[in-house]
Amino acid sequence: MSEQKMQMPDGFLWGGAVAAHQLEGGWQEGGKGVSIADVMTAGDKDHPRRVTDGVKDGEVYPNHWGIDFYHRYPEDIKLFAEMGFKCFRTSIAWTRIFPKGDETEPNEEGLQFYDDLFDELLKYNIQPVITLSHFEIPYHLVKAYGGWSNRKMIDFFLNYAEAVFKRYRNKVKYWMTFNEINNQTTWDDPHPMLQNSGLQLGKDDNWEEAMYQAAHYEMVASAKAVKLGHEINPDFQIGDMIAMCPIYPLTADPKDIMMAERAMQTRYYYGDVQANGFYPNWVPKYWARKGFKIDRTEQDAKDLREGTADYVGFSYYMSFVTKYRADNPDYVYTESKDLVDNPYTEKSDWGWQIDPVGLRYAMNWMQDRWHKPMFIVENGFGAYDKKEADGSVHDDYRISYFHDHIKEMEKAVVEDGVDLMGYTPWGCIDLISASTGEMKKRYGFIYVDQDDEGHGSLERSKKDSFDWFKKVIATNGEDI
Ligand code: BGP
Repeated sequence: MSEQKMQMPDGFLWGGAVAAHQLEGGWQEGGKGVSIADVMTAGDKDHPRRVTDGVKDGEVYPNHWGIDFYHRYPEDIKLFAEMGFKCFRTSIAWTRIFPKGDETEPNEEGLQFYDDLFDELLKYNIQPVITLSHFEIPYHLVKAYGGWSNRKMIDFFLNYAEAVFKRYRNKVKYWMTFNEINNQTTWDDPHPMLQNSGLQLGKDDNWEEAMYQAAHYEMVASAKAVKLGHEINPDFQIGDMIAMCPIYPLTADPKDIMMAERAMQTRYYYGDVQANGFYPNWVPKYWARKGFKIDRTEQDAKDLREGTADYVGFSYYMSFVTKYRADNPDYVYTESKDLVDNPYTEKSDWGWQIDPVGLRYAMNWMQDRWHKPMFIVENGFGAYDKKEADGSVHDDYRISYFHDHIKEMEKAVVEDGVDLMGYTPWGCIDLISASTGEMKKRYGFIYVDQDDEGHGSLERSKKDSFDWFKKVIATNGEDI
């Protein structure tokens, strides 16, 4: 089938994305402290990960080893450069800079590590795109302060942001505050992803109220970081980061439509606050109806207004479908109860619904709602890969996923006029899965020889998708 050829605008940031705790390893090196990711056990798609109280004997903690990027990054960056990356998204591990989180002076060895890493990228003209908090707050802040249930976290976060903004003011232009801020806080029952806010709740605490409170503090911290970053370097581009899974109604029944609308509002009000600078009206109304007492001040409202994100960073893997339930007349959206299968889409081996058109739909929806440039900072296909005896990996399923998604992205930009800064596929090199802790859920263009228990040579090899993506970048998206 012939398809119309399209190109991205000049300067488009093609690249790849990872996060410190999922690939660095070296969890006790360079003066690094323990993060919440370091106490999270392994799991799989049927067994959720757990957050343990400190590091316990006999448990498996995959984030301790990652893929040893801490020592091997020059080799990996060389491969990224060979693919033609214009940018590389990673995060700074907060615990390398402030091992416990509440110190006043940063750890020089941690700062130096990222100086060296960024220099290595810049050597190849690869722009670092840096997330400040990617699911890995210092564990001490969880134990001593209750994580983001505590307003003090705002100051700890700003102290950390200030240290890295100042140190890297001439090396890093593109920043993001909180990775998938809405994924940390929209689950409705205890789930490992939630632990990223470091909440330690008792039986009598209202989970939902605690979530809204934590999200409020995080959004205020994010807004204040945007303001601070612009004071340190007015050229900084500081984005938010939203996990975007559009939610469709199962049928044209108006109740299903209303349910889908409320689900979208619930999942994406974070984006409203961070891009528009204020809460949509339904949120405080909902808090009042439920009797939630959320601590927020006039000064918070001012900070949110003044610290809106420069761009909307988002991840896109899949879409969801919802349906009205007769026992839920108020249309309250909870992720464990209100999602159903889409009869029109395929699923990955981990049950993620594959929907390329949903990417174009979501980009249009966000553009019309938030009016900001956008950046696709995650997209990709987690799959079982087989390495052949000669080292090759024939991942045509991954190429097909990327082909279909990039095509829809191009239509959104070229035909619909969406303002898009770049595209960084997730896990451009195989790494530890965030939701399951597995190694065998692979996303990379580069294969890493390691199993779920951390055994293997750690040797890197190119998959078929490596050369394919190299060609896409070389032709600025024309030849896919
Ligand atoms: C996002 C996270 C990433 C990443 C990705 C893939 O939610 O920002 O950290 O891991 O999803 O998810 P998983 O690793 O669970 O397959």
